[in-house]
Amino acid sequence: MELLTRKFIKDNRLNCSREKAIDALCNAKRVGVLTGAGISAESGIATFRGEDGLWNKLNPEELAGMSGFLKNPQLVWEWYQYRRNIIENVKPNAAHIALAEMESFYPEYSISTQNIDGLHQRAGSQTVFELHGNILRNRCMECGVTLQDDHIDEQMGIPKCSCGGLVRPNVVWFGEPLPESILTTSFEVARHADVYFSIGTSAAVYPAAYLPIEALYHGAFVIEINLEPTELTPLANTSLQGKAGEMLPALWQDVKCKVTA
Ligand code: BJW
Ligand code: ZN
Repeated sequence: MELLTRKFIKDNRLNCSREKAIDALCNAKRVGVLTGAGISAESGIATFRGEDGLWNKLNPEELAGMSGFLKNPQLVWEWYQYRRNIIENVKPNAAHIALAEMESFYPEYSISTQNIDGLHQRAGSQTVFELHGNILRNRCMECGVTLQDDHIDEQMGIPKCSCGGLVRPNVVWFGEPLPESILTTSFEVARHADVYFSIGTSAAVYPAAYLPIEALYHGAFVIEINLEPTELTPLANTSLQGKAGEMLPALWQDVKCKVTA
């Protein structure tokens, strides 16, 4: 991986211009997208890392890992319930909406998201691969049954399945495998993409962070949109620094203008 990384840094030392990204999008047939917490920040959902990131104040081992859940399931349930309430009361933003609009333009198009908030679907996106699960679903740790939107009832304590098993949020915690078919399909999309986006992700959590690298390695034009530089920035073909809700709709508008000109 190191040799490969050096090759790309050499080839892409200076990111291509925004114009090149527009050309690539005008000529693309297959477009893949990876999104992270940053795309939902403008909807009012906190990110994990960065200046106001959740992990600056909270411990991921306590809240996003099986050992933390088994130690204090009540605390973890309260944390997820708190986030559910936020998610249920926010709306998709201009970046989610631009991505949903792009779907009808490209013959092959999908979003692989690390987000568990369902905002891509609420914006109208049809093909969304949820790499880290969805906060509105739960599953029984004993029998594996999926339970929709099963909120914690403080009177009842920790929700239990009819089989007696402990119920947990259906999300992927550290040290847990990602859903196999979703991960396999996401890598296939990355390998076949003409253009691949990485939007609002610190590109620090694996295996999701490998997706844009896989796309680059297979010849895709990679466009990153982020408030700040990430490990992907020196490798990407174009890296646009700014808010996804501003950069993406503006880029998409310019692509549409160029195609119809
Ligand atoms: C904006 C913006 C705006 C802000 N506009 N931009 C080395 C190699 C491979 C793996 C590992 C490794 N070392 C350790 C691992 C394992 C680990 C890992 O990657 N750890 C890293 C920390 C190093 N990975 C795992 O454990 C994964 N599983 C795994 O590897 O399984 C192996 C296995 C196989 C077989 C059997 C058993 C095991 C699982 C990872 C699960 C991650 N889970 C979480 C919680 C989900 C549930 C929940 O939400 O509660 O997922 S952690 C958290 O991080 C969440 C996110 O999806 C994920 C990624 O974060 P994301 O989306 O990138 O957000 P941020 O906050 O990091 O970044 C936001 C960005 O947006 C910033 O850059 C801002 O600048 C930007 N931004 N506003 C544009 N308006
Ligand atoms: Zn059960």
